[in-house]
Amino acid sequence: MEEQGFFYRDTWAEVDMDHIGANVEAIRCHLPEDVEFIAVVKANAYGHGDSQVAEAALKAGASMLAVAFMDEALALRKKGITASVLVLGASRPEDVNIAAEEGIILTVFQEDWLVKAREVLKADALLLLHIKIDTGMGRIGIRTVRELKAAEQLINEDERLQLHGIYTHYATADERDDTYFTKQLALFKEMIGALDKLPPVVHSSNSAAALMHADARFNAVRVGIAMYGLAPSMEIAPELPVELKEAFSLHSRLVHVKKLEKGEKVSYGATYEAPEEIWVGTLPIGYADGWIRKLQGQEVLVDGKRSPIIGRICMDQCMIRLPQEVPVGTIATLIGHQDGETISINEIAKKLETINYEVPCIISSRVPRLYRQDGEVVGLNNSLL
Ligand code: PMH
Repeated sequence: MEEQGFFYRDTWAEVDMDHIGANVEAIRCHLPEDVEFIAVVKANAYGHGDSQVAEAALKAGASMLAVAFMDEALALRKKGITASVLVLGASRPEDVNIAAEEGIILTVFQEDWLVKAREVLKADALLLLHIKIDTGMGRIGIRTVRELKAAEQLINEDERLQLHGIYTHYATADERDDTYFTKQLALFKEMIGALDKLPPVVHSSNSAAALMHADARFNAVRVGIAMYGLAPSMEIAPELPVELKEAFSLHSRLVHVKKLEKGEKVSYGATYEAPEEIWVGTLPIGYADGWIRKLQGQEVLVDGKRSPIIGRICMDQCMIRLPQEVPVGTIATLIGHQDGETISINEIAKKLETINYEVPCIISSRVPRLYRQDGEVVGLNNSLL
């Protein structure tokens, strides 16, 4: 297999770059042509790999990137990404000069922030800003027309500052009931209506809103989860107008295979007892890789067959009950397809009683990410070596 030689423990994630590209294109096809696609690549592109996803998204038609905080934006710059990057979260006003130097767009979420930013910004700097309006998410953002007008004035009277965009974020766009969503949208329209002049980029939609609410697109959308091939919620999954392809998969190889006699035990606490003579395989993945203890009992695919994790999951290893004896080195797929059988991210999210967003995010950086295009390995991100 091609992945040999790139890392020295047989556990790795794969990111299908064709799927990322296809998802961006499918979503773009669903949007009017003049709506910009802002690819949300925060949290290391939801665990997929920031610069790799950024490049694939830009190639497929995204025109801008968004991250949560400035270090993530700087990481993209360090990796050679020159596209526009918007920081969605709060940055410290003391750090505005670094943003200006690197051409990173910051979010204005409070009048006081702007006052402080103006005090420290160098005389010859140029800083692009997007104003964030809090229309009901209750996280960060300007909440009144008075404060919005004050922010607009503070920006307009300062030639070092340029109002490049304005946006809000929805709390319930992924729900079928659109009552709260409609209120947020109406408030956003009312707030931006109070500006003297609309900035060039106006955006409000995450994946769910971009796909389900044509009335909320303005001239840009911020798409995260759908780009990775995942539905924003199980509630709207059946109604999504585009076909999404999961990009993330997770694999390991059996490092030890053995037969246990009836009554023999497995793992910490010796809580699992072989009910009969069974074949047991050990996988080199554990909770320190994000394959947390709650996944005990979850199945993995070996030769296309579902094999459950037995006993407690350890820090770096876990054990599975095999359908029969299989050779050491056999691939076990923890997320993804194998011989016509699939374990989806949604299945893992359900087992963990969480949302699909969380699953690739929690697969820790010690699991190398391998990038595939047309079936070929085109890149590797191993944070350890
Ligand atoms: N815009 C903002 C401000 C966001 O916080 C997010 C996701 C997105 C766009 C993209 O949303 P999507 O992935 O649903 O398309 N933010 C988060 C979050 O803070 N927790 O979960 C998702």
